[in-house]
Amino acid sequence: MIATAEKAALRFHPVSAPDYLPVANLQQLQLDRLQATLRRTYDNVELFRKRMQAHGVRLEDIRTLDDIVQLPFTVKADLRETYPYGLFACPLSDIVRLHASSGTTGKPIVVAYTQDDLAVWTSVMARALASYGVRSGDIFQNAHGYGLFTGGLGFHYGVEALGATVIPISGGNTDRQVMIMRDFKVTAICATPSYFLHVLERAAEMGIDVRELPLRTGGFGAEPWSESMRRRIEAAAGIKAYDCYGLSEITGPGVAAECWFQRGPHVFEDHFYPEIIDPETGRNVPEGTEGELVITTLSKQAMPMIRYRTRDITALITEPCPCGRTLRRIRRIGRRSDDMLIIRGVNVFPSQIEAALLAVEGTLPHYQIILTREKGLDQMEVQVEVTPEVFSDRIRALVQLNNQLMNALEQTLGIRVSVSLVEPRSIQRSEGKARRVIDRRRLE
Ligand code: DLL
Repeated sequence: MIATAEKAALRFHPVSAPDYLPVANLQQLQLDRLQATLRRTYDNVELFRKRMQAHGVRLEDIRTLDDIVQLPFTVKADLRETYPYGLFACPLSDIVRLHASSGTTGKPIVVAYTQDDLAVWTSVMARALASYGVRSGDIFQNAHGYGLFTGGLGFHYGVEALGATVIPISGGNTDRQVMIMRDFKVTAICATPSYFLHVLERAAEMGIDVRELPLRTGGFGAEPWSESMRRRIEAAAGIKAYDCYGLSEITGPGVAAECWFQRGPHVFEDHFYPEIIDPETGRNVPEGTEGELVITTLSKQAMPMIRYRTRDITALITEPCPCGRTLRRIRRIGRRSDDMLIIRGVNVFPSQIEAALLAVEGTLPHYQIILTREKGLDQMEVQVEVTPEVFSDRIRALVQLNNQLMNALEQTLGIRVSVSLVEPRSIQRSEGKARRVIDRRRLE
């Protein structure tokens, strides 16, 4: 399967032409589009105009791409405070689609698209799919939720634009996912990595070996997933599993996508201009340094975003990719600046826990982090499922694995946390983004 996957992924597809623009042309295009976006946003969005004025920056000051650092940031709270329509840069009559993201707290954020915005979104999704090796003739199972979430419709239109066949099954109904994957001879798929793992697990329970099906490629994202998670998915499904990055505020999926070489997603820079800043100081960091990803949309009409702080932590990779794309890459996103947990004074990210757990044999890629507070002290319990073989082992073997995991976590996190080995299938499966952290701490 991988040999066919390789051939498909490396064969040039015409939709990918903009991925290979000479850098000088790309930068000229970015500057032209940036200036047009700024003009449009300044003229139509009060919040942006006032903020520019307060910052003492004029549109004429932005003469080169590097001048972008003079512009003020946009943050998620701006979308909440102007809910629902306050950041639109065009009349409502030009808007043809709305999506919303619930977030974890407070009001949802609303995002809007004109006809042109949808065309751009579709084109970047087609480019993402082309780089995953999807082609006309592929049967594509779209297991992302359809609805206000951007995953379902984002992939849907990309697959159609590429001329492949989309099955709009959406998330959930896992037995049917497995049946359709087998009966419709599905060759390509998208889902959140955690949901796809669940599909694989159901397939095994139904006596179906996905490695023997025609499935050969998949685009996964909408939540962090580690390299070890990728390796487990690829081995269990016999496919290539590519990263797909995006966020509703910028467009949805299709902001960046990996190519055959899987060395971090290429940013579709002709539409989304990336920067990395130090989240504390707000200053741009030298290239290659880790920090918070900031994105400016270069062609959005309905709701342009100027220097939007994504909260996603990554680094920009400028080193050329063997695929020949001139688009810069980002390191795969393992964490957000706001998903940091502070346990007994130590900073902990769920992604570190995933990496430590999955490096140990006998664990399954299903885990959950439970936070409680006892006598004012934070406690963290990591529950992880273990394989049926391990689970039916003798107590001694279980104790040994438990200790091994506690030590692995202590080495990674720098604090000792408790580990519970739980039966396969005992942690709740999600149909979309996995909920890794259950916070039972009461505010004291
Ligand atoms: O999750 C868009 C999407 C759909 C991307 C399907 C990929 C596939 P939101 O619901 O607005 O949009 O959530 C965006 O999810 O800021 C990241 O924190 C996280 N995220 C998205 N893709 C990845 C990824 C969609 N590949 C937020 N790796 C983002 C890690 C990701 N985190």
